Amino acid sequence: MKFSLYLLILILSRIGVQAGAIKGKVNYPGVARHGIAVVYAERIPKEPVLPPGALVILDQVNLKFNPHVLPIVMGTTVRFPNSDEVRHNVFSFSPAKLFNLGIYRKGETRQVTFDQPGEVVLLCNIHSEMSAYVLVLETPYFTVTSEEGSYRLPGLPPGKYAVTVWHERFESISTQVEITAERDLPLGLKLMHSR
Ligand SMILES: [Cu+2]
Repeated sequence: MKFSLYLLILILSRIGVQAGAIKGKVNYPGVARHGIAVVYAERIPKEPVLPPGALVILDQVNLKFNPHVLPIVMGTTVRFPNSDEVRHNVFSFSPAKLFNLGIYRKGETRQVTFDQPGEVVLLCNIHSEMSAYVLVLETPYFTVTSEEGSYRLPGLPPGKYAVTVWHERFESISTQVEITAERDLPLGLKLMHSR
């Protein structure tokens, strides 16, 4: 009885926490349209990430990985179905996750659990033009931008955060913000250097 009361108070106090958001635009040097970026916020001090429940799908369709950029929480299992008539392969040489799923045909699915943080570049050894990025994050607070760079990252409990922008063609940049209220904090972010 005492325990369930404690649980109830805990749940109510969680509901009572107001969450804020950051919102704005990621800008690129010299170009208006540059494809999507990932914006993610890590709490300061850093908090341990909870094991994610959701299974995420990165499809192979029309000779492309879909989505091309996939941010996930560390520990997430990603399924790689093949939805094309042709055979595909998925492999990565990235230090955050080395793997090779071999060659497989339409209707087959293979999967990988990403257990280290970092950028994982995916390639197919049959189609050299195929590529994708899995960004393995130690935070549940992330979003992807529109093609023009607009973003809104909601659900941030009050506190300090390091906000980072990742893009496949630019060096990541970071800045600090403090969320104090249940509102949208405007935050423009500018990528500077190609990589
Ligand atoms: Cu392929």
